[in-house]
Amino acid sequence: MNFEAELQEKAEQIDQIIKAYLPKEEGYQKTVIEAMNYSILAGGKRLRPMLMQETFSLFGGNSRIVEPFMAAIEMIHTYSLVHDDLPSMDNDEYRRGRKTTHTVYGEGMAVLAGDGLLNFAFETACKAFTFEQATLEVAKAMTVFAEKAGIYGMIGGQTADIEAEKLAPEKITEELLLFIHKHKTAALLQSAMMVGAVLAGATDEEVACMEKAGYYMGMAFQIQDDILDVIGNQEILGKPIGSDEKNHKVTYVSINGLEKSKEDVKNFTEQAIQCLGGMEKRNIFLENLIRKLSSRDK
Ligand code: GRG
Repeated sequence: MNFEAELQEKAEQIDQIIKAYLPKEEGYQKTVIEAMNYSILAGGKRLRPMLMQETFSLFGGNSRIVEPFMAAIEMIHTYSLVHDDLPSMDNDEYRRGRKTTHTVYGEGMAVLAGDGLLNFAFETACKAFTFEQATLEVAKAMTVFAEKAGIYGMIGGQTADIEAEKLAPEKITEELLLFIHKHKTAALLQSAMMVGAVLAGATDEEVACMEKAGYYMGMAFQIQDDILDVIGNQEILGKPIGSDEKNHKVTYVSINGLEKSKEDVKNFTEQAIQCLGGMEKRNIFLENLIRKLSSRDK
C-alpha cells in the first residue's frame, strides 16, 4: 500500500476509535454534548492520535490500551481549537471547513463545549486503567498527558501568545516566539509521542527522545502553519488565510521571512527524524508522516 492510502486508512480507523468514545447526545445536557460532537466530528487530520498510535507501535505496543488516550488527545486538541476560535480569542468563523462552534451554538455553549471536551478527555483517558495490563504505565502516561496540556504546556503557550499580541512588535524576541511555539503547538505533539512510548513500556531515555522529536516536529509544524497563513489556499485549509496579519501577529515568517522559514521547516523536520533514527527499531510510516507534514497544505 502506498503512503497516501495507508494514511487515509489509518485516519479512518482513528475516526472509528474516537467515535466509540464520544458521549451520547441525551439528557438535559444534550446541547453541550451536541456541540462537543459537532466540533470533534468536523474532521481534522487526526494527527495527534496517529502520532500516539505510531509511537506506541514503534516501541512494540500492540494492545488497545492506547485507544482511550488516542480519543482523549483529540478531545484536548479540539477543545483548544473551540476556545481559540472564540470572539474573546481569535474570533474565527470557519474551522475545518465548517462554521466554528460558537457561530453555530452561541458563545456560552461553545465555552462549555470546550470545557466539556477538556474534562471528558480525562474521563476517557482514565478508561485505560480498566485494562488488565500496565497500571503503572497508565499512571505515568496520565501525568505526561495532563502536564503537556496544562499551564506548563499548551495553556502556558496560549497565555504567552495572547499577551504577546499586546506587545509592540520589536518587543517580541525570537526567544519569546520559540517559547510560544514550544508550548502552544509542540506540547501536544510531544504528549502524543511520549504517551505512546510510555504505554508501550519504553525506557525513560527513550521517552526523553520522543519529547525531543515532538519538540522539533512541533516547531516545524507551527512554522508551516505560519507559512500557510500567508501563502495557503483557503479552500484546502478550511479556514481563512491572512488571520495573523489581520490580528497584527508577529510570527516566525514575519520575523524571518518566507524563504528562511521554509528552510527551517525542513531543518526541524530532519532533526525530528534523527531522534527517531537513534531508536532500536524503526517505524517507516511514522518517519514518512513527519516528512509529509513539512510540506502539508492543510
Ligand atoms: C485555547 C488553551 C487554548 C489553546 C489554544 C491549539 C491552540 C492553542 C490554538 C489554535 C491555533 C493554532 C495555530 C495552534 C497551533 C497548533 C495548530 C497548528 C493547530 C492546528 O492543528 P491541526 O493542523 O488541526 O492538526 P486539525 O484541524 O487538522 O486537527
